[in-house]
Amino acid sequence: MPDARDDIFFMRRALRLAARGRGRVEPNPMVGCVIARDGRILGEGYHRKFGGPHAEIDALRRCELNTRAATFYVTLEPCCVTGKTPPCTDALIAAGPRRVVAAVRDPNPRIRGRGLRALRRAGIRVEVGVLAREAADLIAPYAKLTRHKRPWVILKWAQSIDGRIATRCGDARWISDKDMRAHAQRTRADLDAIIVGSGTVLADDPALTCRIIRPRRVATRVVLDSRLRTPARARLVRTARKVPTWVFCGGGAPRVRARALEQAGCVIHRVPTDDGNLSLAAVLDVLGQRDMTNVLVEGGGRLLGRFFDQRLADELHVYIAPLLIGGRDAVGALDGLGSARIREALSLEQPGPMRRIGSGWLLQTRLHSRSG
Ligand code: AOF
Ligand code: ZN
Repeated sequence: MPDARDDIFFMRRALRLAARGRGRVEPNPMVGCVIARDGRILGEGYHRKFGGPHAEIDALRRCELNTRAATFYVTLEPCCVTGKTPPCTDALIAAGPRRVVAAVRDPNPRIRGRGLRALRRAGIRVEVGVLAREAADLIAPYAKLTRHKRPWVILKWAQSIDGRIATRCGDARWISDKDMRAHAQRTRADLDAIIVGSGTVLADDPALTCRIIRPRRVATRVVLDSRLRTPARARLVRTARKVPTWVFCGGGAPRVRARALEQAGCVIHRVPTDDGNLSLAAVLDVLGQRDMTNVLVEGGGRLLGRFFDQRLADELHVYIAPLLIGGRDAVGALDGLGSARIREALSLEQPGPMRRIGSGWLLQTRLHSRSG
């Protein structure tokens, strides 16, 4: 008789393996697999890189013993289609397991339950739903891209305890300390795009790259610049041939400016504007069409505020420094229209934990519950 505690134990192990694919497999899902029999692990694996063998195949290859009558724990329903690799369901059926336990169904419309049905038709016992919440959390960006063709949007900023991201004079160097800034730079290594407003380019001239570790993926730098104010001498533009740099502008932005940026190696995207502001939905649609799965909005406050006001964000990374800046005119983190009433404020059902980093704290949290 399978023990429910064993199921949870092995699935938890499979989830931990799956997470090792972060930054390496997107736009595919991170997936892990554990093969067990009589309470013992026979083999384990995960989806290691985009286009490479899926988790089940990786686990089977690392399995020295025969897998007959074993149980396969997979964090995602096995695929039943030929993509870059043959269907995992065929390999599973050939391995002759007694049971396959999946955490969640694959939201990919080509699969969505068909993989599980194929296994059942072959006489294998199939169960779904073990640690489903954890697995859904892990693949939430993949699921969003698959369902809505838009990337998972993370808002990031560094603030004082009183919620300011710059002083009344616009000074922000540095609110967060070296450790917090290093942590923020490392997160860039797993992302597909880093988005900033043109005001931030003009004020800070940022590089937006990850210089601490070799990034697993090189994030495209995205500037939202409706009128193309970004100067050719900006660091982003000068390095555009080395690191992909996209500038989004409105239909009416000057063509000479667009040409100058293109000549420097930037890619220009024209999107609709609303009251002079770029349509953020249109920007996300373009990024989603390019299969970008995780994007980070780094500021400034105006841009963060627009993402917040339009409820287009999925997650927050807030670095909180032990500082009090004060001042009515100091810039707030979400410098848009904001909520008129407290009951209209965005209230987090399950806020994530606060962690100590350097001299301050990091709050990483999702903004909505898992249903989406
Ligand atoms: C699995 N196990 O480890 C993963 C699955 O051919 P690909 O690699 O592009 O993948 C095709 C689809 O397989 C992908 O869109 C997703 O639905 C599923 N991913 N399936 O059985 C895995 N990564
Ligand atoms: Zn597969």
